[in-house]
Parts: sequence; C-alpha cells; structure tokens
Amino acid sequence: MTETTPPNPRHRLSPLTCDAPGLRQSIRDALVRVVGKDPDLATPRDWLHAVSFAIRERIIERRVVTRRQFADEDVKRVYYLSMEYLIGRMLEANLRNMGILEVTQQALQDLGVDFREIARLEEDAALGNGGLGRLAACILESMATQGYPGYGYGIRYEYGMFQQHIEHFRQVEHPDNWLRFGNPWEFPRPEKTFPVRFYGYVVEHHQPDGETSCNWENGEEVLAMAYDYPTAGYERRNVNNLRLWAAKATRDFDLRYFNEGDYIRAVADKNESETISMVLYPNDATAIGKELRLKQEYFFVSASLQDIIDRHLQLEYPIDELADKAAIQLNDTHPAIAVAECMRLLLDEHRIPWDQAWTITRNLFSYTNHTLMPEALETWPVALMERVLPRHMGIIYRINHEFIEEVRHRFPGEHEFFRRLSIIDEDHGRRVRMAHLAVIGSHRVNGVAALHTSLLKQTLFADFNRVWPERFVNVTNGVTPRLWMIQANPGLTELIESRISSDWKFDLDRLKQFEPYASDDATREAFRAVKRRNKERLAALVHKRTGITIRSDVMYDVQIKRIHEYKRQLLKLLHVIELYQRIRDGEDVLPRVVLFAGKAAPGYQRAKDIIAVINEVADIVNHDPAMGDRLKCVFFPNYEVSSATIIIPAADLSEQISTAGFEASGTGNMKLALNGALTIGTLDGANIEIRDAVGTENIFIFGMTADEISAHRAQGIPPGAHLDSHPRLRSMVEALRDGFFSNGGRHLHAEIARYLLEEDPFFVLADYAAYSDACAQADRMYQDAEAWSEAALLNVARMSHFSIDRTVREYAQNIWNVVPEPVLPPCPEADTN
Ligand code: 9GP
Repeated sequence: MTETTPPNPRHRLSPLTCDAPGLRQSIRDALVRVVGKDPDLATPRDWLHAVSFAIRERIIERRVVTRRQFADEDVKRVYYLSMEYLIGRMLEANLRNMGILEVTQQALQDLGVDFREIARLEEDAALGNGGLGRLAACILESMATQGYPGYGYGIRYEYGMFQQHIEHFRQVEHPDNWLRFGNPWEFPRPEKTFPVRFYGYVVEHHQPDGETSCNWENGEEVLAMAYDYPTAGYERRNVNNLRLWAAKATRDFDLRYFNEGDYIRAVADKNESETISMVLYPNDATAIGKELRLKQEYFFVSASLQDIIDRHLQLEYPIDELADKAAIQLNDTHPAIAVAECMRLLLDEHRIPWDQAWTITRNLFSYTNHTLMPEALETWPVALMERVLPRHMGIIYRINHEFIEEVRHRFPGEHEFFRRLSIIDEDHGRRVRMAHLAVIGSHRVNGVAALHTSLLKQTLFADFNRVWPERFVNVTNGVTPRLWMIQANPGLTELIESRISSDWKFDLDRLKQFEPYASDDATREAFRAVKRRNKERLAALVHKRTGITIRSDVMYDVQIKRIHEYKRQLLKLLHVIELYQRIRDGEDVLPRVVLFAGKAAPGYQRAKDIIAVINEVADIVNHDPAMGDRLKCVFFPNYEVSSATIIIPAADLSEQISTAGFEASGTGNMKLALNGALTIGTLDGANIEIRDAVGTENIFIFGMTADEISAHRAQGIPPGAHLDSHPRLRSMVEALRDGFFSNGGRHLHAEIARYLLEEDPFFVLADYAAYSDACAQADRMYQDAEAWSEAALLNVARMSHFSIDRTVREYAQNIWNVVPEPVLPPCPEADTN
C-alpha cells in the first residue's frame, strides 16, 4: 500500500494483544517461525530476537495507524536530515514507549527467560559521534510522542561508531559490526530505491523561450535503498519513521569482465558503490574533507529529497506547494548540499522556473548550526565539487551570483563584505563554503543555546546577520525524559511519582511540582538511597569493564563526553593530580571517584594522548596504598548510549568545563542535572541557561567568560606564566613533565606538560585556580549531605526547560510551522479482544 491509498475498510487491522498470554504466544511463535529455533535449544540471543520480532509487529501496527491518520488529515510533514543518529539499544526503549515493558517482562519470565540478561546482548545502534547524533534521536522520539508528523532521514552505516578498547593505556579502535546478528527493528524496502548519480557532465539545451535546461549525463549511478525503523512515541502514541539509506550497486556484475572470466573484477565495482554507506566517519567537530564523505552526504540527501518529492506527488499535491506541505531541517552543515539538490530536482526533473524553484527551496529548508569551530564547517575544493557533482556546482554558482547581486544592491560598494559573504572562498584555493549555502538556502538558521546563537550572530554569521537579522533564531537543545530519566533512573522516577502526579512524563513543566520536596527530609533521604543504589549499579559495571573496585559511599565526579582539547579533560586530570598530591601530603581530602569516559577521533592524536595520560595517572593513583581508598580514577571504556544510562544516574558532580565560547550547547549537562548531579562548569553553552534555571547557589560556576577568553587571548600571556602565582599547580605540572605518572609513556607526559605550558589554546592553566576553588566549594557542600541533597533535588525539579519536547515545540512553532496530529492511544479493550 502506498502513502496515498485511502484506508480501505477491508484492510482494518485487528490489533495484536498486549497482555501476558498474548505476548508469550507471540514471542514463542517468533522464536520458532522467524528466528527458526526450537525453544528447547534457544540461546539468550535467540530469545532477544524473538521478543524483538514480537514487539516490532505491534509497533508497525501503530505505524500503519499513524500513517493513515496523516494521510487522512492532510498534514504538513517535517523531514529531519541528519548524517547521524545515536539511538542506542532499541528493545527496552520500544517496550517502554509502547507501554508494555512490565507485561513483556512477565511474559518472558513465564517462558523462563530473564529480560535483563537478554536486553544486555543488544548492540547499541551507534550511528553517530556524540551530542549531535543523540539530539537527532531525541528529536525523533519527541516528534512521535507529541504527535508531530516527523520523518527522520539518514544513512544505514554498515559499521557504526568504532568500539573503543583500552590496551596498554591507549585507545584502540575496533570495528562496530552492529548488524552482524541481523537487526529485528528494521524493515528493508527493496522496492524503495532511488538512483543517485556522481561525476559525469552537464549538457545544456537552449529552449525556444530563451531559458536553458540542463541534463546531467553519464558518470556513475548508485542505488539508495530504504530501510525503515519505526520510532514509537511514549505510551503508544504516534509511531513515526526513520528511513536510513543503504547504497546498492545498480548492477551486481559487470558482464564484460564476467564473460571474460574475470569474476573478481566483475564484482569490484559493486563493492565500490556499496562502500558509500559502509562506515560512519568517527570525527566529532572536525570536517573530514574526503571525497567519500562528500559522496555520503550527497547520497543520502539526494535519496531523501527524491523520496520527499515522490511522497508529495503521490499525495496529489502540486509540486509548487511543496513548501506548504513539507519542512526540511538540516541537522548541521553536513546535509547542506540539499539546497542545490532540491534546486536540481525542481529545475531539471520538474521543469520549474528558477525563481519559483528558489522560493520553494528557501521556504522549505531551515538549518541548525551546532558549532562555531571553524574546522568543523565543511568547505569543498571547487575542483572536487565540479568533478563529483558538476550540475550542483553550476547551480551553486548561480545561487551565489544572484545572492551577491542582491546584497550589492542593498550595500553598494562594500566589496570586502561581498567577498566574505560569498559561497565561494577565493582566498584558500577556491572552496565551496557549505555553511554559506545552508544559510542562503534556508528561511531560518538556529543555534542550539542562547550563548551559541548570540555568538553565531556576532562572529561566524555576523555578515549574514547584517543582511537578514530576522533569519537567526535560537532553539536551546533538550533531552528526552523518557530515556534519560524514566528508563535510566527508575529509582528517582518512582520517588518523583510517589510525590507528584505522573503527567510530568509528557509535560516536564509539571516537574516543578516536585520542588517543595527538596526541603523535605524524607524525600532527601530517599533520594540519597536512590543515588546509592545507582552507584552500586555503576560500581558493578566499572568492575566488570575495568577490574577496578570503587566504593559506592563517596562522591562520584564524572566527565563523560568526546575527548577534545576544548572540552578540557586535562583540567579535570590536573585536579586529580592535585588531590593525589594533597593526600600524599597528609591532607584530609573528601573521598571521591573521578570517572572519565569518551572516545577520541582515531586521527586526533592529541585526544588519544590525553586518554593514554588519563589511564596512566589513574593507574598510579589506584595502586598507591597512600590513597587508602580516598581517590579512585577510572577511565570507563567504550562510552555509548547504553553505558551513559548507567553512569548518569549515579553521578553527583557533572563536569562541564569547556573553554567558554567553544561548547555550542552540551546535552550531557542537561541529562546529568535532570538526574540530580550538580554541575561544575564554565559559562559556556547551555550551562548558562542551566544556571538560570537551577539558581546560582545550586551550581558551581567558575572561570573566564567567553568575552574574557577573547580578551585573554588578545593579551598573549604565555600559559606557563600562570604557574608563578600557584606553587601547587607548578608542582603538579612538573610531576607530569618529569614522568612521575608515566608507565612507559614518559615522553608523552612531557609532551602534554609542554603543551599545557607553551601551546594550549584552551586556557587550562589560566582557568585552573578558579576551577580548583570551585571544586573545593563543591566538596564543602557535599560534606553537608542535607544541603547537597536539597541542591540536587532542586536541580531535578527545575530542569523542565531542558525537555526535548519544549525544543521540538519551538522548532514546530517558530521554524517549521507544523502542528501536532496525535494519534490516540488504543483503547484498553483493544488489548483484550
Ligand atoms: O559540540 C556540539 C554540542 O555542544 C551540542 O550539544 C551538540 C548538539 O547540538 O552538537 C555538537 N556539535 C557537533 O557535534 C558538531 O557540530
């Protein structure tokens, strides 16, 4: 059935039952009929697959209902284009959102299967690097929960984010072959394929009316094949769709070679075509600049746009109403080529005149920027673009020409201004600035936290802000409370539920009702008990993964995020060294566990060195009897969504210590505060809004502001000068330099010390004294358990602003102009008949 077909009464669905006997039957049936196993011989993984197949039947049922309703209601749809989706495990999230977690656990128990044991076997779907990919997953879940007609589009990478192993203290990358056991959650759609062309040349035809039409010919074609992942909204509401594209060769064999007996050569081209969707680039906040990356971007963008236009036409809407019926969000600069591709499809395939096509395109697109770091903003050499996407290069030239003409008219004579605005950078060997294409081709551009948006307007896009100030808006990020509270922290969820009504799960604003309980002794005590259990759960996992034993009655101080100089893991590491030295000097220090987790891009040597140094320092600290269990330092390997759900609920102190002006928003900061960790952080990204929400007395803010950082940079003070006023800091850096903590990596430690003293562009030493003071302040508060619990509970109760549901509503109202179309939850009788 296609998207347009009106529901036929003969095709009415009879909903599958969701009670324990019905589920038991479905699971057993799936085990035998789909997995193909005798229950007597089934392994835990067989059961995992069986239960997943049984649940997916129920999800797809809701998807059909949702799709039919959207078709009936003539809705405007939102399309979210993202190179990354960091989804994590799907079984538990799907069960919870379908409202059948407990009953399924019961059904499994009746079958003699332990839910927890099998759930642990599921691979994380790690099709993303970090915050940006996780945000995309949260947005999809929220669109489904709130009933927005939202569709995600991305790439079905055969290999996701690499698996991080720590060997001899160092990060070693292993491939993430996440599909090797098959994936019950996906629906392959071999009938949904679109051709995507690369290379070739453009043939111009001069029409009698004076217009020129273009044909892009020859080159190579690859097929994009759809795989659908239904995304369930909370409490069995809407089920939306995430469509991921896999590359398939247009033909399996090159018969020329096959007939000559060269079998291997005959399939070589096939393999090459299919490498496009083979692997996720593991880079976070840096552009890669590889031809394959450009091909990946164009591949998924082209397939998605063809699909979007196809759906629009099948619904029998006129093509010129595309922007009335659809909104497309570009998640960061990666899919920016969509602007040129949309123009190509409208001009060449649908024969729409340029001006009209351009109006449609601009009204259709909006663009989220996620970073100010120049190295993350993609620019492609013109020569490469001309070779790989010759038609698009022509379109980009014309977009640029018309844009520059427009500004020339408005700002006559400002030649330098035009050069800066141009899509083509003439100064660095002629490159296409993709962020400029995205801004020019969108009706709205947003940053992801108030500070970030304001810096975007003042720095990166200052010139564009002068041209179109109304185009720039802020939408502060958020996180889904369904995963990051209800699933991750059942203890705290239960505690909240015992105090206030449960509607906060849909409307986090209601969590404010929990605020008075922050001063209630019994609630504080219950909160401490929950934290303690969460710490025990984490301690068990730490032991399993690293062999390190940690106490569960001490402060858990965590820095969990990608490893990057600007995020300043070295600042935290220096604090570990300070504590170590103080304990050795006989001082009384608050006992704590410091936990780091995060991956380094495989080609980012400094980040990898930082991991090695953390591990070596940790090794000395953890084996020094003088520490007497007062300080443990853990590097938790292979940080991913599923481990985040165990670490975050156990944390007391959340390290958000990036150099001010560099972290666009952060979302880990939100997850941790929502789980009752107090933030120690700079005035960077969303930390500022978190401070405003939780109150300055419930957060530890330190360090230079973004403006002070700029001023400090301008002064050019050598980093090492900050040791002069801080003898302790001097002895810490010298210990590092002299290899006190090294275990075979002496020269590495010396190099890190040299970097801190001479080079560090992120001001670790300049901010250290303020940071150390803020840590001491946190320690003092922690010693007063009542004061700490009160502050932690106030953090929880005041995090409503950071719900992803609020974020999505702001996009819907201020950018997409779409309204929710909630599908009602099925009536309870449907479960029993
Ligand atoms: O670095 C930002 C991070 O601060 C933000 O929270 C996240 C989601 O908006 O996006 C990250 N940006 C990137 O990963 C690359 O642009």
